[in-house]
Amino acid sequence: LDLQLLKKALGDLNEELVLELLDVFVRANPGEKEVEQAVEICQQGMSIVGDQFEKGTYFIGDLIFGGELMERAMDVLKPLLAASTKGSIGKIVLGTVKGDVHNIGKNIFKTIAEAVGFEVYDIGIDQPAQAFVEKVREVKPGIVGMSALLTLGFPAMRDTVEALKAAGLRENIKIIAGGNPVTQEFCDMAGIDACGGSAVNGVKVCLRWVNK
Ligand code: B12
Repeated sequence: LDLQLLKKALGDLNEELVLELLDVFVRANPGEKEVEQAVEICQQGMSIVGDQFEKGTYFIGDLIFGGELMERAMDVLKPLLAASTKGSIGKIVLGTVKGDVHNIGKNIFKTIAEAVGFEVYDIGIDQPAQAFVEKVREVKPGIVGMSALLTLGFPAMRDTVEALKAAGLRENIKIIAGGNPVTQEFCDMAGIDACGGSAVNGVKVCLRWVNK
C-alpha cells in the first residue's frame, strides 16, 4: 500500500479512496508493524485536515467529517491491531479537561487504546477535576489520561492532579497527558507521569505501564 497516498486521501477528505486503499491494505494481510504504520499515517492525514482548517480552506463541517472518516478508518484497522490481544489489559479513565472542548485527538487515543485491549472510560470534554476524581473512585483504573489542546488547559490539568491527590487516589494511578501544547517540562512541573505526544506514542507508554 502506498501510505503517502493514504495520507493524502485523508487530508483531501476523499472518503471513497481512503476506504478503497484500506480495503487493499487489509487484503494483503499486513503484519502488526505495518498496521501501526497505517494508523500513524491516518493521524498525519488528520493533521493535514487540522492545518487546512487553520488556513481557512476547510470549515467546521470538514473537520467533523474528517473525524468521522478517521473513526471509520480505525474501525477497519482496529481488528487487525486487536488480533493478538485477548480481554482487558487495564482500565483508563480519559477526558478533556475543564474549559477545553477539543475531542478529536482524545478520541483517536481512545480508539487505539481500545484496539490494543484497554478498557477506556471516556468522561467527555470540558470535565472539571472532580469529574475525574469521581470516575476514578468508581472504576479504579490503573491509568488516567487527560487531554488539552488549549494552553489554558494547563491549570485545569494541574488542578486535576491535585484533586486526585487530595482524594487519596494519586498513588494507585499513572497519569498521562496529551494534546499538542503539552510539554515534558509542564508535565514534570505538574506531577504528571508521562507526556503523551501522539496517540500512538501515548498508547505505547500505557502498554509499558501494564507490562505488555
Ligand atoms: C478542530 C479544532 C477546533 C474545533 C474542535 C472540534 C472537536 N470536536 O474537537 C473547534 C472549532 C470546536 C475549536 C474551538 C476552539 N479552538 Co481549536 N482547533 C482545532 C484545530 C484546527 C485542530 C485540532 C485537532 O483536532 N487536531 C487533530 C488531532 C488528531 O490532533 P490533536 O488534537 O493534537 O491530537 C493528537 C495528539 O495531540 C494526541 N492527543 C490528544 N489528546 C491526547 C490525550 C492523551 C492522553 C494522549 C496520550 C494523546 C493525546 O493524540 C492525537 C493523535 O496523535 C487546532 C489547530 C491544529 N491544527 O491543531 C485548533 C486549536 C487547538 N484551537 C485553538 C483555539 C484558540 C480554539 C478556540 C479558543 C477558538 C475560539 N476563539 O473560539 C476554541 C476553544 C473552544 C474550547 N473552549 O475548547 C488553538 C489553541 C491555541 C492554544 N495553544 O491555546 C489552536 C491550536 C488553533 C490556533 N493555532 O490558534 N477548535
